Amino acid sequence: MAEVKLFGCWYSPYSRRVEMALKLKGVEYEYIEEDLSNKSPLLLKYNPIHKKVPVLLHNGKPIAESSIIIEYIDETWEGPSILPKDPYERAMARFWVKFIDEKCAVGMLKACTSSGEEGEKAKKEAAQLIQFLEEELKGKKFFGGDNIGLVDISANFIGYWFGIIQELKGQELLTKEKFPNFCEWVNEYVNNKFIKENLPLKDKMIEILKAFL
Ligand SMILES: N[C@@H](CCC(=O)N[C@@H](CS)C(=O)NCC(=O)O)C(=O)O
Repeated sequence: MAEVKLFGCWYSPYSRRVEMALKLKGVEYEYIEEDLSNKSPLLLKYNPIHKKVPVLLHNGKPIAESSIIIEYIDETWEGPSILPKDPYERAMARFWVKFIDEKCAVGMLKACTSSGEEGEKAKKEAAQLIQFLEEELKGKKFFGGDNIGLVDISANFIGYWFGIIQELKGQELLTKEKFPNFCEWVNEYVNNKFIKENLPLKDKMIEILKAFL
């Protein structure tokens, strides 16, 4: 039987993405929790370049970087497809993941952690980015259509972590009036049984985020 191990961290959205992908496919795996303030020699051995979680170990072979790991999982195991089959749809899914990671998550975090003039500018910029997601979600339940797909899994930070950060900061960047489709997606997302089971508990997240913020 294949040996699958995941080095992760419970509050990491990147780790949670990989856990969601493994569970969607029904892959059995051993989970190893990392203390990111005191990384294990194994994590440093398997991800010497980035020294980050998640790392997937499949029959002794390590793979790092959540997006790459998810594609590997999708290609290696049977079960529901995480990436679309159609090449154009696949390319688009990858495009949105890159946009969410490199632009949205960064911009949204900046909007709620900066203040004054810089904060106002960051909020405007973040709103422009979210507007693109708002358009993309028009007429759709999930980014993947009726079912959770690559983009939904990868958007866990903006779908869950970000809402808690906003609550803690007393901010309301995402309102139903401004972004009805996006807010409806967040609502479907956090209430989806599968997603819910794979998100960290809110109370625990609040504790750790308070320390970070
Ligand atoms: N691009 C990476 C990002 C992974 C990442 O940033 N992991 C964080 C936890 S959320 C980490 O391990 N941080 C430890 C560090 O930066 O030293 C991925 O997609 O897997």
